[in-house]
Amino acid sequence: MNLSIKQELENRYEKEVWIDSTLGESLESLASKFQDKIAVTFDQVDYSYEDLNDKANRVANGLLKMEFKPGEHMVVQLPNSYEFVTIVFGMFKAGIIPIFALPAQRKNEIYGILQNSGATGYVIANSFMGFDYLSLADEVIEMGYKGKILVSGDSKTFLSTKDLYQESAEVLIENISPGSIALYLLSGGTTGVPKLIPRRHGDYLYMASQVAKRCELDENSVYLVSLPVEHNFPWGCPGVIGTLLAGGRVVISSVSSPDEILSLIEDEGVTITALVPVLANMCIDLLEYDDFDLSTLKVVQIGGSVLDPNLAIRIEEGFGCILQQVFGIAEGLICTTRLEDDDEVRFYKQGTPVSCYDEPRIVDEAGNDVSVGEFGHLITRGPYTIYSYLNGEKECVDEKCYFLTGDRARFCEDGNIQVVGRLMEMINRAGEKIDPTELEDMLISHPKIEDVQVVGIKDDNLGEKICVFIRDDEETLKLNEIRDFLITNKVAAFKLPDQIKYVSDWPLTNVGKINRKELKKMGEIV
Ligand code: OOB
Repeated sequence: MNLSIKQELENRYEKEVWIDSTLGESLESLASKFQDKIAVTFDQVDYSYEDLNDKANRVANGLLKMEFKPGEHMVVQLPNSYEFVTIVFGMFKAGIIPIFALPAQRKNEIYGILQNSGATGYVIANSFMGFDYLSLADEVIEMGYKGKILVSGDSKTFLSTKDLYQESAEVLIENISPGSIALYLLSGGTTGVPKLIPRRHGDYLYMASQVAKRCELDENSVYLVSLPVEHNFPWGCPGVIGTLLAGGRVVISSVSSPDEILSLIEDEGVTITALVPVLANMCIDLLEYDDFDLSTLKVVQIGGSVLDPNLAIRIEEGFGCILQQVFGIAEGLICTTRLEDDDEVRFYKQGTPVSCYDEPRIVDEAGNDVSVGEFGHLITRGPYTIYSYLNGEKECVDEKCYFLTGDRARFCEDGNIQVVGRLMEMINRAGEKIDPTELEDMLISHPKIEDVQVVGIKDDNLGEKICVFIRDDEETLKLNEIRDFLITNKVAAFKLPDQIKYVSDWPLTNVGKINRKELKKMGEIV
Protein backbone atom coordinates (compact mmCIF):
# COMPACT_ATOMS: atom_id res chain seq x y z
CA MET A 1 0.00 0.00 0.00
CA ASN A 2 1.27 3.43 -0.94
CA LEU A 3 1.26 5.44 2.27
CA SER A 4 1.25 8.85 0.63
CA ILE A 5 -1.92 7.97 -1.31
CA LYS A 6 -3.47 6.87 1.95
CA GLN A 7 -2.50 10.14 3.63
CA GLU A 8 -3.92 12.19 0.78
CA LEU A 9 -7.21 10.30 0.89
CA GLU A 10 -7.41 10.57 4.66
CA ASN A 11 -6.82 14.32 4.67
CA ARG A 12 -9.56 14.79 2.14
CA TYR A 13 -12.06 12.58 3.97
CA GLU A 14 -11.34 14.29 7.24
CA LYS A 15 -11.79 17.75 5.74
CA GLU A 16 -14.68 17.10 3.35
CA VAL A 17 -16.55 13.98 4.32
CA TRP A 18 -16.51 12.56 7.83
CA ILE A 19 -18.98 13.77 10.39
CA ASP A 20 -17.06 15.96 12.79
CA SER A 21 -18.31 14.24 15.93
CA THR A 22 -18.00 11.04 17.91
CA LEU A 23 -20.71 8.48 18.64
CA GLY A 24 -20.78 9.64 22.27
CA GLU A 25 -21.11 13.33 21.37
CA SER A 26 -23.80 12.52 18.81
CA LEU A 27 -25.91 10.78 21.45
CA GLU A 28 -25.44 13.79 23.73
CA SER A 29 -26.83 16.16 21.11
CA LEU A 30 -29.61 13.75 20.06
CA ALA A 31 -30.71 13.59 23.71
CA SER A 32 -30.91 17.37 23.99
CA LYS A 33 -32.77 17.57 20.70
CA PHE A 34 -35.26 14.71 21.13
CA GLN A 35 -35.42 14.53 24.94
CA ASP A 36 -38.31 12.28 26.01
CA LYS A 37 -39.04 11.01 22.50
CA ILE A 38 -38.72 7.22 22.41
CA ALA A 39 -35.33 6.08 21.17
CA VAL A 40 -35.49 2.34 21.82
CA THR A 41 -38.21 -0.23 22.52
CA PHE A 42 -37.16 -3.56 23.95
CA ASP A 43 -39.26 -6.27 25.55
CA GLN A 44 -42.33 -3.99 25.39
CA VAL A 45 -40.63 -1.20 27.34
CA ASP A 46 -39.94 2.21 25.77
CA TYR A 47 -36.76 4.15 26.55
CA SER A 48 -36.30 7.83 25.68
CA TYR A 49 -33.31 9.53 24.09
CA GLU A 50 -32.59 11.12 27.49
CA ASP A 51 -32.75 7.74 29.23
CA LEU A 52 -30.30 6.23 26.74
CA ASN A 53 -27.91 9.16 27.16
CA ASP A 54 -28.22 9.10 30.96
CA LYS A 55 -27.51 5.34 31.10
CA ALA A 56 -24.59 5.68 28.69
CA ASN A 57 -23.09 8.36 30.94
CA ARG A 58 -23.51 6.11 33.98
CA VAL A 59 -21.90 3.19 32.16
CA ALA A 60 -19.00 5.40 31.04
CA ASN A 61 -18.37 6.53 34.61
CA GLY A 62 -18.90 2.99 35.92
CA LEU A 63 -16.35 1.54 33.50
CA LEU A 64 -13.72 4.09 34.48
CA LYS A 65 -14.45 3.42 38.16
CA MET A 66 -13.82 -0.28 37.46
CA GLU A 67 -10.45 0.85 36.18
CA PHE A 68 -10.94 0.28 32.51
CA LYS A 69 -8.91 2.90 30.65
CA PRO A 70 -9.67 4.92 27.51
CA GLY A 71 -8.17 3.18 24.48
CA GLU A 72 -8.56 -0.31 25.97
CA HIS A 73 -10.47 -3.02 24.13
CA MET A 74 -13.50 -4.89 25.51
CA VAL A 75 -15.20 -7.81 23.83
CA VAL A 76 -18.98 -7.44 24.02
CA GLN A 77 -20.95 -10.64 23.47
CA LEU A 78 -24.49 -9.77 24.51
CA PRO A 79 -27.79 -10.88 23.06
CA ASN A 80 -29.97 -8.29 21.31
CA SER A 81 -31.18 -6.03 24.12
CA TYR A 82 -31.44 -2.42 25.30
CA GLU A 83 -28.49 -3.14 27.54
CA PHE A 84 -26.27 -3.82 24.54
CA VAL A 85 -26.99 -0.28 23.33
CA THR A 86 -26.47 1.44 26.70
CA ILE A 87 -23.22 -0.41 27.40
CA VAL A 88 -21.76 0.19 23.98
CA PHE A 89 -22.64 3.90 24.05
CA GLY A 90 -21.11 4.06 27.53
CA MET A 91 -17.90 2.68 26.03
CA PHE A 92 -18.00 5.22 23.20
CA LYS A 93 -18.25 8.01 25.78
CA ALA A 94 -15.43 6.63 27.92
CA GLY A 95 -13.21 6.05 24.88
CA ILE A 96 -13.16 2.31 25.55
CA ILE A 97 -13.34 0.39 22.30
CA PRO A 98 -15.95 -2.38 22.04
CA ILE A 99 -15.35 -5.44 19.89
CA PHE A 100 -18.67 -6.73 18.61
CA ALA A 101 -18.70 -10.50 19.13
CA LEU A 102 -21.77 -12.54 18.17
CA PRO A 103 -23.75 -14.55 20.76
CA ALA A 104 -23.37 -17.62 18.55
CA GLN A 105 -19.57 -17.61 18.87
CA ARG A 106 -17.92 -20.17 21.08
CA LYS A 107 -14.71 -20.92 22.94
CA ASN A 108 -12.10 -20.97 20.17
CA GLU A 109 -13.39 -17.91 18.33
CA ILE A 110 -13.92 -15.90 21.52
CA TYR A 111 -10.57 -16.81 22.98
CA GLY A 112 -8.90 -15.95 19.65
CA ILE A 113 -10.64 -12.56 19.60
CA LEU A 114 -9.72 -11.84 23.24
CA GLN A 115 -6.14 -12.75 22.57
CA ASN A 116 -5.70 -10.96 19.24
CA SER A 117 -7.19 -7.77 20.61
CA GLY A 118 -5.48 -7.82 24.01
CA ALA A 119 -8.91 -7.09 25.49
CA THR A 120 -9.03 -6.13 29.15
CA GLY A 121 -12.74 -6.84 29.47
CA TYR A 122 -15.29 -9.40 28.26
CA VAL A 123 -19.02 -8.69 28.63
CA ILE A 124 -21.55 -11.53 28.50
CA ALA A 125 -25.08 -12.42 29.53
CA ASN A 126 -25.25 -15.26 32.03
CA SER A 127 -27.27 -17.36 29.62
CA PHE A 128 -29.15 -16.98 26.36
CA MET A 129 -31.07 -19.42 24.17
CA GLY A 130 -30.18 -22.24 26.54
CA PHE A 131 -26.43 -21.60 26.34
CA ASP A 132 -24.45 -21.03 29.52
CA TYR A 133 -22.01 -18.16 28.92
CA LEU A 134 -20.61 -18.43 32.45
CA SER A 135 -19.06 -21.78 31.51
CA LEU A 136 -17.73 -20.20 28.33
CA ALA A 137 -16.12 -17.50 30.51
CA ASP A 138 -14.58 -20.22 32.71
CA GLU A 139 -13.21 -21.91 29.62
CA VAL A 140 -11.54 -18.79 28.22
CA ILE A 141 -9.99 -18.14 31.64
CA GLU A 142 -8.65 -21.68 31.61
CA MET A 143 -7.20 -21.04 28.16
CA GLY A 144 -5.31 -18.04 29.53
CA TYR A 145 -7.59 -14.96 29.40
CA LYS A 146 -6.61 -12.62 32.25
CA GLY A 147 -8.93 -9.62 31.87
CA LYS A 148 -12.12 -8.74 33.75
CA ILE A 149 -15.48 -10.38 33.05
CA LEU A 150 -18.76 -8.51 33.35
CA VAL A 151 -22.06 -10.36 33.41
CA SER A 152 -25.57 -9.18 32.64
CA GLY A 153 -27.82 -11.25 34.95
CA ASP A 154 -26.91 -13.38 37.95
CA SER A 155 -23.38 -14.58 38.54
CA LYS A 156 -21.60 -15.46 41.76
CA THR A 157 -18.04 -15.15 40.52
CA PHE A 158 -17.92 -12.29 38.04
CA LEU A 159 -18.58 -8.53 38.08
CA SER A 160 -22.14 -7.46 37.31
CA THR A 161 -23.16 -5.00 34.59
CA LYS A 162 -25.69 -3.66 37.14
CA ASP A 163 -22.81 -2.03 39.03
CA LEU A 164 -22.02 0.08 36.00
CA TYR A 165 -25.26 2.00 36.37
CA GLN A 166 -24.67 2.98 40.01
CA GLU A 167 -22.24 5.72 39.15
CA SER A 168 -23.16 9.35 38.52
CA ALA A 169 -24.75 10.34 35.27
CA GLU A 170 -22.60 13.41 34.91
CA VAL A 171 -21.71 14.07 31.32
CA LEU A 172 -18.47 12.52 30.38
CA ILE A 173 -16.92 12.41 27.00
CA GLU A 174 -13.31 11.54 26.92
CA ASN A 175 -11.24 13.64 24.60
CA ILE A 176 -11.72 11.51 21.51
CA SER A 177 -11.30 12.69 17.93
CA PRO A 178 -13.69 11.74 15.11
CA GLY A 179 -10.76 10.00 13.40
CA SER A 180 -10.07 7.66 16.30
CA ILE A 181 -11.28 4.06 16.43
CA ALA A 182 -14.80 3.71 17.82
CA LEU A 183 -15.42 -0.02 17.52
CA TYR A 184 -14.23 -3.24 15.97
CA LEU A 185 -16.54 -5.29 13.79
CA LEU A 186 -15.77 -8.89 12.96
CA SER A 187 -15.00 -10.04 9.44
CA GLY A 188 -17.64 -12.36 8.04
CA GLY A 189 -15.64 -15.58 7.67
CA THR A 190 -17.41 -18.82 8.51
CA THR A 191 -14.60 -20.68 10.20
CA GLY A 192 -11.51 -19.81 12.16
CA VAL A 193 -10.90 -16.71 14.25
CA PRO A 194 -12.52 -13.65 12.64
CA LYS A 195 -10.35 -10.66 11.77
CA LEU A 196 -11.03 -7.40 13.60
CA ILE A 197 -12.19 -4.43 11.55
CA PRO A 198 -11.40 -0.99 12.99
CA ARG A 199 -14.17 1.56 12.33
CA ARG A 200 -13.82 5.19 13.31
CA HIS A 201 -16.30 7.59 14.89
CA GLY A 202 -16.45 10.02 11.98
CA ASP A 203 -16.52 7.35 9.28
CA TYR A 204 -19.17 5.24 10.97
CA LEU A 205 -21.44 8.21 11.66
CA TYR A 206 -21.04 9.31 8.06
CA MET A 207 -21.86 5.85 6.66
CA ALA A 208 -24.92 5.39 8.90
CA SER A 209 -26.31 8.82 8.01
CA GLN A 210 -25.77 8.21 4.28
CA VAL A 211 -27.64 4.89 4.45
CA ALA A 212 -30.40 6.54 6.51
CA LYS A 213 -30.82 9.08 3.68
CA ARG A 214 -31.13 6.25 1.15
CA CYS A 215 -33.85 4.68 3.28
CA GLU A 216 -35.56 8.05 3.65
CA LEU A 217 -35.61 7.76 7.43
CA ASP A 218 -37.10 10.52 9.57
CA GLU A 219 -38.46 11.09 13.08
CA ASN A 220 -41.46 8.87 12.32
CA SER A 221 -39.39 5.89 11.26
CA VAL A 222 -39.52 2.75 13.35
CA TYR A 223 -36.58 0.42 12.61
CA LEU A 224 -36.72 -3.19 13.76
CA VAL A 225 -33.45 -4.93 14.64
CA SER A 226 -34.19 -8.45 13.39
CA LEU A 227 -30.61 -9.71 12.95
CA PRO A 228 -27.94 -10.01 15.67
CA VAL A 229 -27.31 -6.35 16.50
CA GLU A 230 -23.51 -6.69 16.48
CA HIS A 231 -23.60 -7.16 12.73
CA ASN A 232 -22.78 -4.08 10.64
CA PHE A 233 -26.10 -4.31 8.77
CA PRO A 234 -28.49 -3.85 11.76
CA TRP A 235 -26.03 -1.71 13.72
CA GLY A 236 -25.20 0.93 11.13
CA CYS A 237 -26.80 0.41 7.68
CA PRO A 238 -28.90 2.38 8.74
CA GLY A 239 -29.59 0.11 11.71
CA VAL A 240 -29.50 1.44 15.25
CA ILE A 241 -27.10 4.31 14.56
CA GLY A 242 -28.76 5.61 11.38
CA THR A 243 -32.22 5.46 12.96
CA LEU A 244 -31.13 7.36 16.08
CA LEU A 245 -29.38 10.00 13.94
CA ALA A 246 -32.69 10.51 12.11
CA GLY A 247 -34.58 10.84 15.41
CA GLY A 248 -36.52 7.62 14.81
CA ARG A 249 -37.32 4.71 17.12
CA VAL A 250 -35.37 1.45 17.28
CA VAL A 251 -37.31 -1.69 18.19
CA ILE A 252 -35.11 -4.59 19.22
CA SER A 253 -36.11 -8.20 18.67
CA SER A 254 -34.35 -10.50 21.10
CA VAL A 255 -34.24 -13.39 18.63
CA SER A 256 -34.08 -13.63 14.84
CA SER A 257 -37.16 -15.80 14.43
CA PRO A 258 -39.94 -15.18 11.90
CA ASP A 259 -42.79 -15.24 14.44
CA GLU A 260 -41.01 -12.75 16.70
CA ILE A 261 -40.14 -10.48 13.77
CA LEU A 262 -43.61 -10.49 12.22
CA SER A 263 -45.33 -10.00 15.59
CA LEU A 264 -43.11 -7.03 16.41
CA ILE A 265 -43.76 -5.41 13.03
CA GLU A 266 -47.49 -5.65 13.78
CA ASP A 267 -47.36 -4.67 17.47
CA GLU A 268 -44.85 -1.83 17.21
CA GLY A 269 -45.86 -0.33 13.87
CA VAL A 270 -42.45 -1.03 12.36
CA THR A 271 -41.69 0.89 9.12
CA ILE A 272 -38.37 -0.68 8.13
CA THR A 273 -36.27 -3.74 8.94
CA ALA A 274 -33.21 -5.56 7.59
CA LEU A 275 -33.09 -9.28 6.85
CA VAL A 276 -30.79 -11.78 5.17
CA PRO A 277 -32.42 -13.77 2.32
CA VAL A 278 -32.82 -17.00 4.31
CA LEU A 279 -34.65 -15.22 7.12
CA ALA A 280 -36.86 -13.34 4.66
CA ASN A 281 -37.76 -16.65 3.06
CA MET A 282 -38.69 -18.10 6.46
CA CYS A 283 -40.90 -15.06 7.16
CA ILE A 284 -42.69 -15.51 3.84
CA ASP A 285 -43.29 -19.19 4.56
CA LEU A 286 -44.89 -18.21 7.86
CA LEU A 287 -46.97 -15.45 6.22
CA GLU A 288 -48.50 -18.09 3.96
CA TYR A 289 -50.38 -19.72 6.81
CA ASP A 290 -50.50 -17.07 9.53
CA ASP A 291 -51.99 -13.57 9.39
CA PHE A 292 -50.03 -10.52 10.49
CA ASP A 293 -50.94 -6.89 9.94
CA LEU A 294 -47.82 -5.51 8.27
CA SER A 295 -49.49 -2.36 6.92
CA THR A 296 -47.03 0.05 8.59
CA LEU A 297 -44.04 -1.56 6.88
CA LYS A 298 -42.58 0.56 4.07
CA VAL A 299 -39.19 -1.00 3.41
CA VAL A 300 -37.60 -4.42 3.83
CA GLN A 301 -33.87 -4.28 3.32
CA ILE A 302 -32.24 -7.49 2.12
CA GLY A 303 -28.51 -8.06 2.11
CA GLY A 304 -25.71 -10.26 3.32
CA SER A 305 -25.81 -12.79 0.51
CA VAL A 306 -27.02 -13.19 -3.04
CA LEU A 307 -30.78 -12.72 -3.34
CA ASP A 308 -32.57 -14.86 -5.88
CA PRO A 309 -34.83 -12.58 -8.02
CA ASN A 310 -37.80 -14.96 -7.55
CA LEU A 311 -37.45 -14.58 -3.80
CA ALA A 312 -37.09 -10.81 -4.29
CA ILE A 313 -40.49 -10.71 -5.96
CA ARG A 314 -42.04 -12.91 -3.26
CA ILE A 315 -40.61 -10.62 -0.58
CA GLU A 316 -42.40 -7.56 -1.97
CA GLU A 317 -45.63 -9.52 -2.37
CA GLY A 318 -45.40 -11.21 1.01
CA PHE A 319 -44.42 -8.18 3.07
CA GLY A 320 -46.48 -5.79 0.92
CA CYS A 321 -43.76 -3.15 0.81
CA ILE A 322 -40.69 -1.96 -1.07
CA LEU A 323 -37.63 -4.21 -1.23
CA GLN A 324 -34.30 -2.44 -0.85
CA GLN A 325 -31.28 -4.53 -1.77
CA VAL A 326 -28.18 -3.83 0.25
CA PHE A 327 -24.73 -5.04 -0.68
CA GLY A 328 -22.36 -4.40 2.17
CA ILE A 329 -19.11 -5.40 3.80
CA ALA A 330 -18.24 -4.85 7.44
CA GLU A 331 -14.95 -3.42 6.14
CA GLY A 332 -16.76 -0.50 4.53
CA LEU A 333 -18.52 -0.05 1.17
CA ILE A 334 -22.31 -0.08 1.24
CA CYS A 335 -24.39 -0.12 -1.95
CA THR A 336 -28.17 0.01 -1.95
CA THR A 337 -30.99 0.34 -4.40
CA ARG A 338 -33.19 3.43 -4.10
CA LEU A 339 -36.80 3.19 -2.97
CA GLU A 340 -38.01 4.64 -6.28
CA ASP A 341 -35.98 2.24 -8.46
CA ASP A 342 -37.97 0.19 -10.98
CA ASP A 343 -38.64 -3.58 -10.69
CA GLU A 344 -35.67 -4.51 -12.83
CA VAL A 345 -33.27 -2.75 -10.46
CA ARG A 346 -34.96 -3.69 -7.17
CA PHE A 347 -35.21 -7.39 -8.00
CA TYR A 348 -31.97 -7.99 -9.87
CA LYS A 349 -29.37 -5.47 -8.68
CA GLN A 350 -27.65 -4.18 -5.58
CA GLY A 351 -27.82 -0.48 -6.37
CA THR A 352 -25.09 2.14 -6.08
CA PRO A 353 -22.67 3.22 -3.32
CA VAL A 354 -24.18 5.37 -0.59
CA SER A 355 -21.40 7.96 -0.87
CA CYS A 356 -20.26 9.86 -3.97
CA TYR A 357 -16.74 9.54 -2.50
CA ASP A 358 -16.84 5.72 -2.79
CA GLU A 359 -14.66 4.48 -5.64
CA PRO A 360 -15.71 0.92 -6.50
CA ARG A 361 -14.04 -0.70 -9.50
CA ILE A 362 -14.38 -4.04 -11.26
CA VAL A 363 -11.05 -5.48 -12.33
CA ASP A 364 -9.68 -8.59 -14.05
CA GLU A 365 -6.98 -10.88 -12.72
CA ALA A 366 -4.27 -8.45 -13.85
CA GLY A 367 -5.95 -5.62 -11.94
CA ASN A 368 -7.20 -3.80 -15.07
CA ASP A 369 -10.70 -2.34 -15.19
CA VAL A 370 -13.12 -4.47 -17.22
CA SER A 371 -15.85 -2.97 -19.43
CA VAL A 372 -19.36 -2.24 -18.24
CA GLY A 373 -21.40 -5.45 -18.26
CA GLU A 374 -18.40 -7.72 -17.73
CA PHE A 375 -17.83 -9.62 -14.51
CA GLY A 376 -14.68 -9.24 -12.48
CA HIS A 377 -13.32 -8.65 -8.98
CA LEU A 378 -14.95 -5.85 -6.98
CA ILE A 379 -12.37 -3.62 -5.32
CA THR A 380 -13.10 -0.31 -3.60
CA ARG A 381 -11.79 2.58 -1.56
CA GLY A 382 -13.65 5.40 0.10
CA PRO A 383 -14.21 7.44 3.24
CA TYR A 384 -15.48 4.57 5.37
CA THR A 385 -13.57 1.60 3.92
CA ILE A 386 -10.60 0.25 5.88
CA TYR A 387 -6.98 -0.12 4.76
CA SER A 388 -6.06 -2.90 7.17
CA TYR A 389 -7.36 -5.13 9.94
CA LEU A 390 -6.21 -4.88 13.55
CA ASN A 391 -2.63 -6.14 13.76
CA GLY A 392 -2.34 -5.55 10.03
CA GLU A 393 -3.27 -9.18 9.46
CA LYS A 394 -2.94 -10.08 5.80
CA GLU A 395 -2.65 -7.40 3.15
CA CYS A 396 -6.25 -6.60 2.23
CA VAL A 397 -5.68 -3.62 -0.06
CA ASP A 398 -3.71 -3.09 -3.25
CA GLU A 399 -0.93 -0.56 -3.87
CA LYS A 400 -3.43 2.26 -4.42
CA CYS A 401 -5.39 1.53 -1.24
CA TYR A 402 -8.27 -0.33 -2.89
CA PHE A 403 -9.81 -2.91 -0.57
CA LEU A 404 -10.11 -6.35 -2.19
CA THR A 405 -13.64 -7.58 -1.48
CA GLY A 406 -13.17 -11.04 -3.01
CA ASP A 407 -16.61 -10.64 -4.61
CA ARG A 408 -17.47 -11.29 -8.22
CA ALA A 409 -19.52 -8.44 -9.64
CA ARG A 410 -20.23 -6.18 -12.59
CA PHE A 411 -21.45 -2.70 -13.34
CA CYS A 412 -24.66 -2.68 -15.35
CA GLU A 413 -25.38 -0.16 -18.13
CA ASP A 414 -27.66 1.77 -15.79
CA GLY A 415 -24.81 2.27 -13.28
CA ASN A 416 -26.07 -0.27 -10.75
CA ILE A 417 -23.82 -2.92 -9.37
CA GLN A 418 -24.63 -6.63 -9.49
CA VAL A 419 -22.83 -8.97 -7.11
CA VAL A 420 -23.11 -12.65 -7.98
CA GLY A 421 -20.98 -14.40 -5.38
CA ARG A 422 -17.47 -14.90 -4.07
CA LEU A 423 -14.60 -15.13 -6.52
CA MET A 424 -13.19 -18.10 -4.72
CA GLU A 425 -16.52 -19.84 -5.04
CA MET A 426 -16.01 -20.35 -8.75
CA ILE A 427 -15.99 -24.11 -9.08
CA ASN A 428 -12.86 -25.39 -10.77
CA ARG A 429 -13.81 -28.71 -12.37
CA ALA A 430 -10.92 -30.24 -14.26
CA GLY A 431 -9.67 -26.75 -15.09
CA GLU A 432 -13.04 -25.45 -16.29
CA LYS A 433 -14.41 -22.56 -14.23
CA ILE A 434 -18.08 -22.79 -13.33
CA ASP A 435 -20.04 -19.99 -11.70
CA PRO A 436 -22.40 -21.68 -9.20
CA THR A 437 -24.91 -18.82 -9.47
CA GLU A 438 -25.42 -19.53 -13.18
CA LEU A 439 -26.57 -23.06 -12.35
CA GLU A 440 -28.57 -21.91 -9.33
CA ASP A 441 -30.45 -19.33 -11.45
CA MET A 442 -31.32 -21.98 -13.98
CA LEU A 443 -32.27 -24.67 -11.45
CA ILE A 444 -34.56 -22.38 -9.46
CA SER A 445 -36.77 -22.09 -12.54
CA HIS A 446 -37.50 -25.84 -12.34
CA PRO A 447 -41.08 -26.27 -11.04
CA LYS A 448 -39.99 -28.89 -8.49
CA ILE A 449 -37.13 -26.84 -7.01
CA GLU A 450 -37.83 -24.08 -4.50
CA ASP A 451 -34.46 -23.53 -2.91
CA VAL A 452 -31.10 -24.58 -4.30
CA GLN A 453 -27.38 -24.09 -3.77
CA VAL A 454 -24.55 -25.31 -5.97
CA VAL A 455 -21.10 -25.88 -4.50
CA GLY A 456 -17.79 -27.38 -5.54
CA ILE A 457 -16.75 -30.52 -3.65
CA LYS A 458 -13.16 -31.74 -3.44
CA ASP A 459 -12.50 -34.59 -5.84
CA ASP A 460 -9.32 -36.57 -6.39
CA ASN A 461 -9.71 -36.82 -10.17
CA LEU A 462 -11.40 -33.59 -11.16
CA GLY A 463 -10.04 -31.21 -8.51
CA GLU A 464 -13.61 -30.24 -7.75
CA LYS A 465 -16.94 -31.74 -8.71
CA ILE A 466 -20.29 -30.03 -8.88
CA CYS A 467 -22.81 -30.79 -6.16
CA VAL A 468 -26.39 -29.53 -6.20
CA PHE A 469 -28.07 -29.11 -2.83
CA ILE A 470 -31.85 -28.86 -2.79
CA ARG A 471 -33.79 -27.80 0.29
CA ASP A 472 -36.82 -30.05 0.39
CA ASP A 473 -38.22 -32.69 2.73
CA GLU A 474 -38.82 -35.02 -0.18
CA GLU A 475 -36.38 -36.18 -2.82
CA THR A 476 -38.42 -35.10 -5.83
CA LEU A 477 -35.74 -35.22 -8.52
CA LYS A 478 -32.93 -37.60 -9.44
CA LEU A 479 -29.51 -36.48 -10.66
CA ASN A 480 -30.23 -37.54 -14.26
CA GLU A 481 -33.48 -35.53 -14.29
CA ILE A 482 -31.57 -32.44 -13.20
CA ARG A 483 -28.93 -32.98 -15.83
CA ASP A 484 -31.62 -33.48 -18.51
CA PHE A 485 -33.28 -30.26 -17.41
CA LEU A 486 -30.00 -28.35 -17.70
CA ILE A 487 -29.22 -29.93 -21.09
CA THR A 488 -32.66 -28.83 -22.34
CA ASN A 489 -31.72 -25.35 -21.18
CA LYS A 490 -28.54 -25.49 -23.26
CA VAL A 491 -26.11 -25.66 -20.37
CA ALA A 492 -22.63 -26.78 -21.48
CA ALA A 493 -21.75 -30.40 -20.74
CA PHE A 494 -18.80 -29.52 -18.46
CA LYS A 495 -21.20 -27.62 -16.16
CA LEU A 496 -23.50 -30.57 -15.51
CA PRO A 497 -23.70 -31.58 -11.83
CA ASP A 498 -21.94 -34.70 -10.60
CA GLN A 499 -23.91 -35.13 -7.43
CA ILE A 500 -27.19 -34.15 -5.77
CA LYS A 501 -28.10 -33.93 -2.10
CA TYR A 502 -31.26 -33.02 -0.24
CA VAL A 503 -31.39 -31.09 3.04
CA SER A 504 -34.43 -30.11 5.09
CA ASP A 505 -32.72 -26.95 6.39
CA TRP A 506 -29.65 -24.98 5.33
CA PRO A 507 -26.66 -24.92 7.66
CA LEU A 508 -26.35 -21.23 8.66
CA THR A 509 -23.53 -18.94 9.76
CA ASN A 510 -23.74 -16.89 12.96
CA VAL A 511 -25.68 -14.14 11.21
CA GLY A 512 -27.98 -16.43 9.29
CA LYS A 513 -26.21 -16.59 5.93
CA ILE A 514 -26.13 -19.99 4.22
CA ASN A 515 -22.92 -21.64 5.38
CA ARG A 516 -21.44 -22.76 2.08
CA LYS A 517 -18.28 -24.10 3.71
CA GLU A 518 -20.46 -26.43 5.75
CA LEU A 519 -22.32 -27.49 2.57
CA LYS A 520 -18.96 -28.37 1.01
CA LYS A 521 -18.19 -30.58 3.99
CA MET A 522 -21.63 -32.20 3.81
CA GLY A 523 -21.08 -32.84 0.10
CA GLU A 524 -17.87 -34.69 0.83
CA ILE A 525 -19.69 -37.22 3.01
CA VAL A 526 -20.75 -40.05 0.74
C1 OOB B 1 -22.50 -7.93 5.19
O1 OOB B 1 -21.22 -7.80 5.65
P1 OOB B 1 -20.21 -9.00 5.94
O2 OOB B 1 -18.91 -8.35 6.19
O3 OOB B 1 -20.77 -9.91 6.97
O4 OOB B 1 -20.14 -9.86 4.60
C2 OOB B 1 -19.70 -9.28 3.41
C3 OOB B 1 -19.87 -10.26 2.27
C4 OOB B 1 -19.61 -9.63 0.92
O5 OOB B 1 -18.23 -9.62 0.62
C5 OOB B 1 -20.42 -10.53 0.01
O6 OOB B 1 -19.73 -11.71 -0.26
C6 OOB B 1 -21.63 -10.86 0.83
O7 OOB B 1 -21.22 -10.73 2.20
N1 OOB B 1 -22.75 -9.95 0.57
C7 OOB B 1 -23.57 -10.02 -0.51
C8 OOB B 1 -24.55 -9.02 -0.33
N2 OOB B 1 -24.30 -8.37 0.84
C9 OOB B 1 -23.20 -8.95 1.37
N3 OOB B 1 -23.54 -10.83 -1.59
C10 OOB B 1 -24.52 -10.63 -2.51
N4 OOB B 1 -25.50 -9.71 -2.40
C11 OOB B 1 -25.56 -8.88 -1.34
N5 OOB B 1 -26.55 -7.98 -1.23
O8 OOB B 1 -22.97 -8.98 4.84
C12 OOB B 1 -23.30 -6.67 5.16
C13 OOB B 1 -22.83 -5.52 5.76
C14 OOB B 1 -23.58 -4.37 5.72
C15 OOB B 1 -24.80 -4.37 5.07
C16 OOB B 1 -25.28 -5.50 4.48
C17 OOB B 1 -24.53 -6.68 4.52
